[in-house]
Amino acid sequence: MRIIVLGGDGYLGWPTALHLSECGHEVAIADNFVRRQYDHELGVQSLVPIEPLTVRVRAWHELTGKQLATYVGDLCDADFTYRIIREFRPDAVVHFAEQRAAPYSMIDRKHAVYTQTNNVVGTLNLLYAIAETDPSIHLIKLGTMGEYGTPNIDIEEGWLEVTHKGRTDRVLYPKRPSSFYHLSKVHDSHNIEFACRIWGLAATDLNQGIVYGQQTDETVRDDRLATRFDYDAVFGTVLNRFIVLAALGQPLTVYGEGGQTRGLIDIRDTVECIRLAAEHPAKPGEYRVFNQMTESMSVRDLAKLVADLHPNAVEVEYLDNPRVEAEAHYYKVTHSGLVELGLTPHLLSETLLTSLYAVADRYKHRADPAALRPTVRWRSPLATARAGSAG
Ligand code: NAD
Ligand code: USQ
Repeated sequence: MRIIVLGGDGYLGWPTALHLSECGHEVAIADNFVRRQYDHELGVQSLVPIEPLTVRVRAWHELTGKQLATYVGDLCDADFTYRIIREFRPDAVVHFAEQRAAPYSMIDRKHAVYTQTNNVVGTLNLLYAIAETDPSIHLIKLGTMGEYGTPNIDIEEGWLEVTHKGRTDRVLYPKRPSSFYHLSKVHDSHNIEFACRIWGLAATDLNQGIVYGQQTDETVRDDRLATRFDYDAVFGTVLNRFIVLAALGQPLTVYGEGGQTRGLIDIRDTVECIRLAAEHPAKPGEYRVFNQMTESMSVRDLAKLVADLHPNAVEVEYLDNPRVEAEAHYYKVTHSGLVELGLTPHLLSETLLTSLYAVADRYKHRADPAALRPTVRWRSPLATARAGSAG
């Protein structure tokens, strides 16, 4: 198949592009490198050094003889988005290209507006580009488990059958997310479902849980193929952060009581889920949703696991929660769709954590301890505005 990976220079997009190429697909990458700019803005860097996209692509060609086409541009620029779809003529488009950090979206008004504009407008341009070029192109869009929030009922895969006053309907699952970033994904989901309904587009919305890990079968072949590994308090996700904190001998930062339970997924399963979704497309007019996670755990239990299995003594610290979120709640998720397509999950295990400890140990000299402390607070837009950063 011909597949474009939007956001193919990012943490997940890069290993996905390699995996699809390795599996025999013709792959193109599009990216505007804004993720590398956020690093400059925040004064941080990926723990694992990453090469420029041109070097990465050349290394993959040297090692495998396979080509990856590249397009540099912004999805919010409609001319660019139409051009890549018209020139490359993909069978499927994998869309990772969004601002993805909840804390970044909560810094202040400017960052919230940027996040929602970037994500919602980029996706809307893409929907039009597909609809006007070839509506049979399968859109595979990265959503997030955080769209659902933490409801007091089971979380289904995107849709819910509701009986109300004796009548029954199948409705989009009600959403109650907990950041302006997560909300941008809810807005995307509604736009995508509408485009499938009115134009007959075929889309798969992958509500992915928190990803952990840094290596895939393809990226480990050469250091030049490494993907990024974020550990800072804005872009670092919880398990990746805990692993780096443990390597540095710092306490693991559990926010609040730590009863927040989240869906998780190994990066090797992410790339495999995308392949499965691409090779088993949604039907014309179908808005298909999979919950792309393989297990769930509370933040407190994650910290305990990382500390218990680490070779050194590791402490756990309970911080005042900088976010507004339920810290003790019901959490039960249906996630059978991708398993039915053939996914065999890698579950969190001692071997996996040991290999991640080795990655963190190798590069811990690159970590800035100051970047690990959370500074973005959900409750304080007034305080932030007073500090003069409301732009
Ligand atoms: P990332 O920030 O590392 O990668 C996103 C890439 O998209 C970056 O390279 C960035 O430069 C590019 N991009 C952003 N806006 C763009 C635009 N307007 N035009 C062109 N390129 C643009 O993020 P990631 O961790 O690889 O996540 C990828 C996707 O998966 C995101 O949509 C995210 O919401 C979703 N997701 C991630 C996780 C996770 O734990 N990392 C979990 C669930 C869902
Ligand atoms: N948390 C801690 N300590 C930390 C960091 C986080 O206790 O040091 C807690 C947070 O309060 C939260 C949970 O861990 O309750 C998860 O936080 P996170 O930063 O790992 O994840 P989140 O903000 O939800 O965002 C990440 C990705 C995002 C993706 C989402 C999947 O950045 O792109 O959409 O995971 S999900 O959580 O399923 O929505």
